[in-house]
Amino acid sequence: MKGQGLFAAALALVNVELVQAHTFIWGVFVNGVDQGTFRGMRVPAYNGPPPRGYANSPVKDVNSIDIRCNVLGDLQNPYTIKVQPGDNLTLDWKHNNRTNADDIIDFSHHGPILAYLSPDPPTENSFVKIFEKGKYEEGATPFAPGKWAISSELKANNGLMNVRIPAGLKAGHYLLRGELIALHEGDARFDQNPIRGAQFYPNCVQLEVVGDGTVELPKGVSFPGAYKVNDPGIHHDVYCSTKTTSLKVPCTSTYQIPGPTVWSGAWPDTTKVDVGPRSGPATATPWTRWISKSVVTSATIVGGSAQIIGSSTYQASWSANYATPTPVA
Ligand SMILES: [Cu+2]
Repeated sequence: MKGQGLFAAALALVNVELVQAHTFIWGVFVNGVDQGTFRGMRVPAYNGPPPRGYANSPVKDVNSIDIRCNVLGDLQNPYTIKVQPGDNLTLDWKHNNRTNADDIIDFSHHGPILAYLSPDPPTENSFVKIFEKGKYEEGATPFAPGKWAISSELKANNGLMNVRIPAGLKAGHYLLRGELIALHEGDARFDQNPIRGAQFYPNCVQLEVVGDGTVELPKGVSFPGAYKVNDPGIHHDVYCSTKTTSLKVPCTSTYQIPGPTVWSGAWPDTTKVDVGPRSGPATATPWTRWISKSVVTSATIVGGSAQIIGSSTYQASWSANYATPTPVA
């Protein structure tokens, strides 16, 4: 759903989204230098046979382990990105391919963008919010959604999201959890209407902070645990405005980003960084395994179509100890 105005609002009432590939982080630039496609990413599962694509999104159940780092978020990437306190990271959110022509995410996906940092592996209450941006302009016409970080900023900025490593952060292994929360169906609650509800796009990046910093992360929140289905920032009608009347409830135009407040040790502002060329593949090659609702389907790809050979169940299994990633041969 891409329009604006009354027509868009009417559609929003019945908009049931098909499960399609969605945006996720394809790569990270450190101080503008690309670290390579998929390097360091906990890449989400594919959500169907080719050409359905990456990003087994959206995650909609805030009580699911998938809310932590998306489906397959427990599986390590062979690479870890080395950073120093103060480094500027640019997360490269992409949809179908890692090029400037990519559409990033459908315009209908209004909502906030967020970033959390946790030691790797996460423990109880270890995710600390270091960045957030939500709604920054009220809708000017009836039922207009206003301006939001995802649809008016991240999308306009070609999917580039800047996050800065906190000053003096102690050396060690961390997970950076980038997240988009799309609220175009957020007027419904997932527990009451599971085909609608807010859509979460969490995605984690493996970092190793180096240097002689001494600052430790404070107590944070857990995923799952940090969000509740009825949080005002999750159960929220984006088509409701103080300048209009909405038939839908709850109707409030002020938007409160879910989760804890941003840690005082985080940088007060992110710095926009010019990024250099991307390195690594811009597209995904055909795949033979995908996961939908915890069912793993395996197939062979013959002449561009998938022939199913079996299925199993996926259950995330997060290790309590840091395991050094297995290098690729
Ligand atoms: Cu969506």
